[in-house]
This record gives sequence, structure tokens and C-alpha cells, in this order.
Amino acid sequence: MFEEIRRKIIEGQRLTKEEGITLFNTEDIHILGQLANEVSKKINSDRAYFIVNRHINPTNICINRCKFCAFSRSKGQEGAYELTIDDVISELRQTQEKIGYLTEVHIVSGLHPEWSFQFYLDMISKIKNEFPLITIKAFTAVEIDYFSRKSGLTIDETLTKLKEAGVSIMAGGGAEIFNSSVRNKICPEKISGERWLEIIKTAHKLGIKTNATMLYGHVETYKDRIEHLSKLRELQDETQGFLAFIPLSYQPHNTHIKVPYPNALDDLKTIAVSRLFLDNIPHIKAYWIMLGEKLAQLALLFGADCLEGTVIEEKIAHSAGALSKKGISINELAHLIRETGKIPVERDSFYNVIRIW
Ligand code: V47
Repeated sequence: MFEEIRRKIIEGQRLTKEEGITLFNTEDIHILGQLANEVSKKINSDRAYFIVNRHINPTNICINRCKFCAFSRSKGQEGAYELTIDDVISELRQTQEKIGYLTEVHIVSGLHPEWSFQFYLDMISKIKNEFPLITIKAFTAVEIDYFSRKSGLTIDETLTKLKEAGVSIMAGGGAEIFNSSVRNKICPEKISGERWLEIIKTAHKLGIKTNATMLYGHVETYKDRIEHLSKLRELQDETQGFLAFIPLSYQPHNTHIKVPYPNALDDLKTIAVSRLFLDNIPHIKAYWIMLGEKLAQLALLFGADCLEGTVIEEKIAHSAGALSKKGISINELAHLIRETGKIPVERDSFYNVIRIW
């Protein structure tokens, strides 16, 4: 069976779901890594990308209580915070002064019970106005659904207004695992997998590129993971709107799903199978914040071609016990990449090359 899968991969044929599950079940991590690295090279040659970006989470106040989330708080609860638009602007200004420049800002938040859609539009317009050269990657499908319900606008209208205000690309979070029984266990209040896909499809149709994620290492099975990847592959066939896929390694600290951290083998396997199965998504991101710097580096030899970015300030994974740093310098990122034998390429949000290091 494995020989047949290997032949298909080498010939560039699409894998079936059963073959995807077989790959997850293999114990030969070396062959898996080698095949994924070969496929990655075919798509991105020896390049590995990073971006100079900053993550900002304007609030952790959220009406949902996802069982895997250690970040969310209720209003008034200890640790709850709300940034003003001016706070966001001043954080961006400080970061820009410190690093010299910023290519992208990544903005995602809790579902705040009181903030209006207009508040978010004002935040985006102000950022665009103050920093016209910074690309705004903002919001997940979960937030878009919430904005639309709050404002009474359709998803199409909500996204169009955000695009007009300055959102260029959407973040890939909130996908978790699409399977409804897993979803009911880990995030019962969150929008369904079907709704997530429908909103992303609308964004793609409006010309807004997005990323996609999968949260793994909690209660899901390999079959659930492959079903999830398969739904993303199907949508990508239709829209070509996904830029990158980011497997998110579950961080269990301070959460309500008490399982051990995904082990390094599972992390590498998930990166490799994602690369091999998602034959139509150009980039696989190793999110060093959740993998740790060293494992993310190794992931570049297991099918990943991107390390996300400088990030600067990370709250979601670190609330849940992530052991990595919260931000990393440009030189460190380039160094991590170069040590693997890949070429460090600084990119913009759309994977255009800014500089080859
Ligand atoms: O949506 C929440 C996940 C996501 C935990 O689009 C957790 O470029 C692990 O989506 N353990 C936010 N994961 C992060 C995210 C992301 C990160 C980097 C780049 C991009 C991109 C997107 O983190 C959430 C949720 O799926 N998450 N809690 C946890 N305990």
C-alpha cells in the first residue's frame, strides 16, 4: 500500500482520503519527511519564507468559551483587557520604530459582546490611514459571522465593507476541526465547519485571499484530520483563494481539554501529511510559536516552506502554555532557515519576494 502511495506522490497524483489516513498511520517518519520535502521543493524550490509582521489581539473578551482556549475572558473577569483604537495604533508605531518597518499586521480578537461592527471598521480605517504601507491581515470566519449577525448585514456586505476599510487578507483561525461531533466537544458555541467554509468561500469570491488552519492533538482522530484537509482541498479546487495552510499544535495548559502536548513526531507527521495531501495549497506554514523554534526549523525539512513571521507579541498560544518566545528577530528567523540548507526569503502577505537573504 505504502509503495503505491509513494509512486502516486512521485508522479504528482492526488491522494485519496484512505491514503491520507495510511500516511498518518505510518511509523516511517523519515520516508514521510523525505517525500513531503521533495513535494515542497517542487512547489517552492529551496525557498523558505518569513514575513516581518506583528500580531495584535485587540481584546480577549469573548462570548464563546471554547474548551481549548485559555485566552478568552468575560468582561470584568481578572485578566480581561480591551485595547482602544489609539492603543492599537501606538503599539504598531512602537513596533515599527523598534524594527524599522512592518510589512503586515495580523489582527484577531475575541467576540466582544459590546463592540460594534463600526468600531472594527474604524479601527481598520485608522490603521490604513496611519500606515498605508502595512498590509492588514485581519479576522477569522468566526469574527465575520459575528460582525454580520451584529450589524444585520449579509456576509458579502460585511466582507465588502472590511475590504473597503483596508482588510487585504483574512487569517485562517477558527477552523479547528470541521467534524461536527468533535466540534461539539471542543467548541460547542462556535460556528459550524460548514459555516466556516461558506464564509471563506464568500471571501475568496470577493477576491480576499485567506489562510486556513487545523487545530490538532486534542480529541480528534486521523480520520477527522483528513476529512478536514479534504474539505479545504475541495474548496481550494473551486476558489484558489487559500494562500497557506497552518496546522496548529494544541497547547493544553490552562484549558479544559487535558491531554499531553502533541509530541514532536505527531507535529512533523502533520506537517508532512498536510504538504502531501493539500496538493493545491501553495504554502504550508510551520507556526514556530506553537511548535517551538527548533521543531519549526525541522518542519522545514518535513514539507513546510514558511515560518510565519516575527509576530512580536503573541497571546493566544502563550495563554495556553506555549514554551516559545513571543517574538523573534528577522536575523534569527533568517538564521533558523539558513541552517536547514533552505534559502531564507522575506515575503509580503501574498508571498511576493521582498528580499532574498
Ligand atoms: O483560531 C486557540 C487556535 C488560532 C489554542 O492565518 C489554539 O496566518 C493551539 O489562527 N492551542 C489562532 N491552538 C492562531 C491562528 C493563526 C496563527 C498564525 C498565523 C495565522 C494565519 C493564523 O489558534 C485560533 C484557534 O484555532 N488556538 N487556542 C490552543 N490552546
